[in-house]
Amino acid sequence: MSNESLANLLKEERRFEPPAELAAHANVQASAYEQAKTDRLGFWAEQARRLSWGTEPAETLDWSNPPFAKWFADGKLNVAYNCVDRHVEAGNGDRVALHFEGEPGDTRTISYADLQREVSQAANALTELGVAAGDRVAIYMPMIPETVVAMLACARIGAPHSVVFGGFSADALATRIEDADARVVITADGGYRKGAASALKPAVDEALTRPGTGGVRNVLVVRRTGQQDIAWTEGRDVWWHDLVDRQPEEHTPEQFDAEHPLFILYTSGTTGKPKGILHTTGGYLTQVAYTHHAVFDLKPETDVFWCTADVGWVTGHSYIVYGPLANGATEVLYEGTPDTPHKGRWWEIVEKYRVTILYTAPTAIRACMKWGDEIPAKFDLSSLRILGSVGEPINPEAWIWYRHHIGADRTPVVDTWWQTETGGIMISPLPGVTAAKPGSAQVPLPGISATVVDDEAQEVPDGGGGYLVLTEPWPSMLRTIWGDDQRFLDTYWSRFEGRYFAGDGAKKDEDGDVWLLGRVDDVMLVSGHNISTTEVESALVAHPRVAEAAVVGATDPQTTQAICAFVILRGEAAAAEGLVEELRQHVAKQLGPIAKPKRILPVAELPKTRSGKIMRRLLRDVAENRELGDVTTLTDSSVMDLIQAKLPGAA
Ligand code: 6R9
Repeated sequence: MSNESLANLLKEERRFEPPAELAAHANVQASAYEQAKTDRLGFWAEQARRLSWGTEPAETLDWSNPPFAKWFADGKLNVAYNCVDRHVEAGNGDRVALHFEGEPGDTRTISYADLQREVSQAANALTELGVAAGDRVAIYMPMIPETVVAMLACARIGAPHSVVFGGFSADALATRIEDADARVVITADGGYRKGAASALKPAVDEALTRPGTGGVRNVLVVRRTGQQDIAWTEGRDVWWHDLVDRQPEEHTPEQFDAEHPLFILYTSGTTGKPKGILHTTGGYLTQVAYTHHAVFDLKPETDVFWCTADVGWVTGHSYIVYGPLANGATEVLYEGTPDTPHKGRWWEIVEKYRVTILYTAPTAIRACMKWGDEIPAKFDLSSLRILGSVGEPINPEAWIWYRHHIGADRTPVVDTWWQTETGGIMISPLPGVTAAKPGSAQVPLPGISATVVDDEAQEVPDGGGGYLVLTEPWPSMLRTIWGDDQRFLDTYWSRFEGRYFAGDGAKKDEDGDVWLLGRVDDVMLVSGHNISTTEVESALVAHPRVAEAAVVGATDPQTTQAICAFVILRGEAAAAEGLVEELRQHVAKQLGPIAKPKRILPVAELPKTRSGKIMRRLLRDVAENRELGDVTTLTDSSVMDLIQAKLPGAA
């Protein structure tokens, strides 16, 4: 990144010290950084002891064949035992594991003892269907307790799961079933979203007509809505309540090697076919348990944790299922959307269950800002003590709003950077240690080594910018791309020798803190200057009339690329001509004239994936008047029609 553009970076001067009370009792103190620096592997070996091992590992890291890592390779353990049974054995069977809240308002309270029975029954059921250790199981479900049970049942019998978002199309599902060569699909008749029952089973039926999905022997179907007339293939389809409910409530967990595959999760990326990210057992569970303990300061006896992600996203895997349950947490599982049946639904849930730790995404925070401050103000949010953010860079404006309107200016906000590939949180403030800076993920966690390098792989000095790289292996790192070691090497390990290339732009500020600048594919080149989409978006959102912004670089004959911004306005939709000009000047003032968008288009919605990431490549297609690329991973593909309809004749 050029220095000119760095000089223009947002100057964020505000600092928020941890509350004294929280700092005094925080799970992890500043000394952890020092300890991990002195003996990184010793530090992780110690964290591995948070788990219950069938065979304790003597070896910590085998890095003899980089970048193919083996962590705790001579240890054996069972993930489901760690997430469920051991808490029951420790006398905590009555502790609530899941407060389930269905979108229509139905609820279930599931204790650790209940979870042990249900996971055991589901494990027995999968075994009856002939699923053996190593067989892959696809899970295509709404956000209901059976989804968590299904994942843990797979883990219990050593069958790697591949969870596919309930919102994905039959096509996307078929590709993933085929790539993983799944034996069984676990699904539901449907789920509730936006106030209505929406079907899931038909997409499975359709996916299974595709060539390549022939390895699927059974479809296990949960009855969630009971409202759909669903097609039934005798001999293949089985109702969950017919099969699972009659199983014995005991199941002896087998110990698996620490490097046994735990799950495959597909990331769509911007080009090419989806990558099946492979995670294994011991290192993954160690890091998600440790980071959940450290970053959220979880006190399992008193906290109520709520991660609003979908389980189909890595955030749901690591911070709804494996991390919190390994730590014996009590958590909320909510099926639906934040605005059903009203825009205060999330805050109602926080009040109802006295949620103490909330973990969500910037896109959701910006939606709440747009809906109005008065909505959360109607609810009692005083139970909250830590707020988390993940998924995108959080712009300082949203960070401050989150802390002020949700956290009553009391709660630390932890901005957590990580990826499907990293498995667990990598860069984040610690709530009891770090003086937080709005908009920055700040520091690698204890035991994690990250830095920022330039094009020549040289580490940049404080104040410099470039590419985020991870310089040492970490326990929950991806082990490969399923079935494609070469692509694993090419994608992550070939850009910078011996270092993991994350694909994100980043800068280090004068204190050495890390600021994420978005995917490097999204960095724009304007008249010889590198400008990050994140910076321009942050500048736009800092204007009172802008609720959300997405910025792309469109090919331009004069300037290589021209900055094109799509904005959602607050207040009356009518965009006065003057406002667009005002916004252009506003950006120029904040970042410098070079960052002034050439075009600003007010729109009603932005194209997003289910995890809330803006799909800039589709907006680039629009800005460059191209036919749209693959839209199968959009939450709502009609959004693109709306945006295109807004375009004035020719772009
Ligand atoms: C967990 C998750 C990974 C990409 C990552 C980066 C972006 C995630 C972020 C963040 C800035 C944060 N990202 N958290 N950028 N600040 N706190 O999101 O996984 O869906 O694989 O996405 O998301 O660009 O490279 P995944």
